[in-house]
Amino acid sequence: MISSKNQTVFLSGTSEVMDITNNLFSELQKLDFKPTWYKKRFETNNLDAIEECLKNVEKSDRYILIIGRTYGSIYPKTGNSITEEEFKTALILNKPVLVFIKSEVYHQFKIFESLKRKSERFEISSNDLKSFGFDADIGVYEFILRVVNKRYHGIRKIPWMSEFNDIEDIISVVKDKWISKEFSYQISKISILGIQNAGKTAIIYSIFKNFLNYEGIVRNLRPTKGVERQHLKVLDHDINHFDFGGQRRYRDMYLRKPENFFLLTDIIFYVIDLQETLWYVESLDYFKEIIKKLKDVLIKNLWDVPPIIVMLHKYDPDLPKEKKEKIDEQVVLLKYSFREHAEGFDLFFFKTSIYDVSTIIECYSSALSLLFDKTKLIPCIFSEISKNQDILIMALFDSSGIIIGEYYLPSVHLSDKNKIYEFYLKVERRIKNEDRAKFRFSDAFKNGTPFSGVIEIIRIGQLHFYLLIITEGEFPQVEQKLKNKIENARPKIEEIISKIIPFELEN
Ligand SMILES: Nc1nc2c(ncn2[C@@H]2O[C@H](COP(=O)(O)OP(=O)(O)OP(=O)(O)O)[C@@H](O)[C@H]2O)c(=O)[nH]1
Ligand SMILES: [Mg+2]
Repeated sequence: MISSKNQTVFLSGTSEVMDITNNLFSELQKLDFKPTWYKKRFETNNLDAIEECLKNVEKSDRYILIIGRTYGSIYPKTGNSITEEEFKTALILNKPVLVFIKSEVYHQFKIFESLKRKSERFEISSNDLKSFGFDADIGVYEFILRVVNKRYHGIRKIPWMSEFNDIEDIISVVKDKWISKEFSYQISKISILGIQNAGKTAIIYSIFKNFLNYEGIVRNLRPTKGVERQHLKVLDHDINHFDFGGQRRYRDMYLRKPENFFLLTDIIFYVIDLQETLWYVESLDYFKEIIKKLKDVLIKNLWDVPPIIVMLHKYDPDLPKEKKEKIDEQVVLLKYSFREHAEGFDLFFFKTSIYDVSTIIECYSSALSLLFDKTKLIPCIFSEISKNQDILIMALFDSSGIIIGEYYLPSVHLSDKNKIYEFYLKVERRIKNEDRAKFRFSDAFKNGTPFSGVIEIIRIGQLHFYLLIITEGEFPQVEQKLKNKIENARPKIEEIISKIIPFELEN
């Protein structure tokens, strides 16, 4: 079972907020965290103490920053405050970070920010601020502005921020963000956006491909009216998919009330139809509007910035060569425009088509790996297991057919990889229907090389996973080899999955 037990939390703040920090220290201990903080670093001329302090940020599992009225002592090497250096270190090392800002300072910052936005070149002096009744160091507002417009070392994630009045405010956020959200039951929200006819609903159907007559349904889809919700359980996490109908009247409705629609989204899929070149501009405009509204909503509510997956869709496998080349050229420009509009967001691009389901699964699986960070471990282990051996492919699927981790020998051709995906989807259905624990098969790649593989069910608690291993050769020669591989992989996979799933499997 994963728990907050023994997770070290680095507390950072100037001496002004020492009371709060001390209080927080004992409150965190009550929650089984191991807080640390370094008073020695306030002696600015003691460079060793500061270096040591930064090392301790590195060693900590998590990081909390408390911002009050003072910017704090300066770290001579960079000219930034020591607290800002600590914050930077935590962010660069991708530690879970929470930032708390004293309420009054936060409200003053909002005014500071809007002044700055109105006149970027206009210098605001400390005296100006004092005359407005601002009572924190100007360095504090500037620091918060840097936090919000995060650009340190190319890291664009805005950390989770919250204003606070007292210690209770801080503790309730810590519980919400670090205890209830990460360590227990969690429902994720995926929003699927794009203009009319882009293929959003069809994509959802192909993710939920367990429908009978899937192809027939997808060809005869009607425009989605408003927002429709679809639920899917992956790796025992609940994921709600919000399919935002893309007709203009609905789009206007979402943009008018962005708070009602866009908040609390963990991932955004933005779908654009590559074949309808005439609608590119309309689609980009909609994207631009969404980003604008989203930014306002996020900043106002101090919410996390969700990653955006752009699905360059209807990139069908059987597109005529000429059309495909034209689209490929356009894609370069499209990507550029998307990036330009979505500064500050993490953008990922995938070319997809419902006529090559593997493209959608791959895109969706990558998106999920953003939700469940630890799934990245599986490909590493697979590559380890496959090393120096002639394993061509190793993949682990969840019972809904989503890839949790995969390893491909680099020489495996893309079209062969796709062939195997398609094949896998068919076999998976058979395994389920016939309630089998194992499935063996042999076939040949495009170039004639024979391959053989096994799909085996791994049961962990209530959950089922499918492990696929493919090697060159034919049965029965490869029988023993595959068996060894699976025996080798199984305990490691079980170990990782039990780390990913946030509750005790015995229950
Ligand atoms: N060629 C091709 N057609 C697709 C693809 N995906 C979806 N379509 C078709 O595009 C049409 C529109 O698909 P929908 O999924 O209804 O589009 P939507 O984005 O949900 O549209 P709204 O609900 O109006 O916003 C349907 O006829 C689909 O069959 C694809 O990958 N390739
Ligand atoms: Mg639709």
